[in-house]
Amino acid sequence: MKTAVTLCQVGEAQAGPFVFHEPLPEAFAMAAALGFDAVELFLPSADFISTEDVRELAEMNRLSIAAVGTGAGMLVHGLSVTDPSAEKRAEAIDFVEAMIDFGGRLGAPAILGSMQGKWGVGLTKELALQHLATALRGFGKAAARHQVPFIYEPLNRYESNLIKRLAEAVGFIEHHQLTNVVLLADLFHMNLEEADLAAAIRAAGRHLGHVHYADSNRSAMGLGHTAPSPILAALREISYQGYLSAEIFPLPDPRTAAALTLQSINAFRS
Ligand code: LER
Ligand code: MN
Repeated sequence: MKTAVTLCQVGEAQAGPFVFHEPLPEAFAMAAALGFDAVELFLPSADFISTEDVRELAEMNRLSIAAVGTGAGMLVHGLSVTDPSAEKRAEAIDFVEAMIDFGGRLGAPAILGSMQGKWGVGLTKELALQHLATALRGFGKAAARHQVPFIYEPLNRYESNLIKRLAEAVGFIEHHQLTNVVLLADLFHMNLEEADLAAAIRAAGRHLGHVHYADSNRSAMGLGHTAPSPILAALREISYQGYLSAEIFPLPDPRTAAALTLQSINAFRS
């Protein structure tokens, strides 16, 4: 298991669950100084910075790129892959595919979280899930061209109404025979939706590709009421090789939040 911390460059997400909001050169240096293996990037769009510049920052700081988020597509541009409008769906797909290519050139997978949208006004659940399956099929194929997977993230009930639990997501992937699509276990969302986090992780098994490592209140692990040991034991049991990425509020301050994350993971390792 490898460690990552979120770096956010989206002004609209200042209050979001991201650790470092400094300009990327400073943010990369802070992540490296703390001892993370990688950073997870939350950018306004795929043309915010060149892949060459990111590669240079990564090499200089000996950091990998764990993943790239696409949430700005929803937050900044109002795009979702289940929009009732075919034109808007196509725009959303273009946005995510550009992010897949951006991340892919850096060896990093892209994530579909907020941009999955929700069913409701002007859209049945059945049709929304069909749009989601179509989008994920294409994203899996696009990511495969870069030899990386595509990551799908189930969200809690207050953020989406499509797929809330890991087991539902596994069923969806299998039913639609989606290839090269892995699942993100965001422990914050899971705390709201799963009966037993460790059991859900064990059952998801090989489908799991990424973890957002957050406590129950979306602060750093240790600041809420989640027990990390059974979760880390479950991840070890399924031979999880991916990242534990701190997608958390920068509380009480970014450095402490990041350090607490590492402390929690390293305590289990030793
Ligand atoms: C994105 O990873 C996520 O977890 C969503 O809740 C957006 O904040
Ligand atoms: Mn998340």
